[in-house]
Amino acid sequence: MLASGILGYSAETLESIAEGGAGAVVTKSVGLKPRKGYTNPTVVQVSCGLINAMGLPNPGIDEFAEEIREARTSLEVPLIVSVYGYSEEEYATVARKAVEAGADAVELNVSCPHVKETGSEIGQDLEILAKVVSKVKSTINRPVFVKLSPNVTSIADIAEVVVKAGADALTAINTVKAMAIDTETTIPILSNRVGGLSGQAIKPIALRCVYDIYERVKVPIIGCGGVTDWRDAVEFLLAGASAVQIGTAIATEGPGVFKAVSHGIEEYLKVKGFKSVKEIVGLSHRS
Ligand code: RRO
Repeated sequence: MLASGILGYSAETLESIAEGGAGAVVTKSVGLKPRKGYTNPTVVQVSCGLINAMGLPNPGIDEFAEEIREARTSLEVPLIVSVYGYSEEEYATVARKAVEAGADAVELNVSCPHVKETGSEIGQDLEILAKVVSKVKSTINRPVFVKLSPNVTSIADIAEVVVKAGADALTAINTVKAMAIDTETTIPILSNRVGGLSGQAIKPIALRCVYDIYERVKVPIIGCGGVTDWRDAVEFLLAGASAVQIGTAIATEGPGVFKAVSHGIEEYLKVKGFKSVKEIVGLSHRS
């Protein structure tokens, strides 16, 4: 799947990613009202990854609904709309509007590491988090995925709360809180100072999170964080993910990364004598 946050702003880019071999696409997070996001610089490249603090730029669900409608008519793969809000009612309203426009599922962003009063501020308050998930669940009749933050003491504890509240699947993980400082100017590079690290640097963290969640809950897990080649994807499957999302690797490997990863998984299954991906989901947990 295409991970949220990269190339997920328009029907056109979502279609090109699907044509390039993604099995499903997730949009950039969208809220009730338009939001400008932070001023530049909003992305910085560091060794093994990117740090971003985009600040949730989005046109608001009413305008974005047009893109969802257009994408839904031409896409041949599931369209998942990433949703954020500042309250349970807002999450539910945005999710409802996304489904009315044609979303096949929603992914609740309760894990953005650097925007106040939403994202991980919601995801770390277990009471509010449970209310958000159950409100959205009772509002729409489509699967509800919840994207979790690694910036917590126990991601498995959070996963348990979210699943009890009705989540159909979990996406693990959002970016890892990080920063970079310019030694010439002596100040932080991102305008927001702090951002979220993605890419290869976070793969071992994401893998551990998926492994921990798989031990605790029974819903499908979507692995996300640093998947760059087929071997990364297979590691996530062995840790317990049923699917993976790819984001930053599109920037480093190009859009062909989706086909390359799926082809690599198929070859691995063949060489190892497995008949289906299902046979290796969580296989690393056997004692
Ligand atoms: O827009 C962002 O700055 C952003 C979001 Br919403 C998110 O969930 N994760 C991230 O790294 N950046």
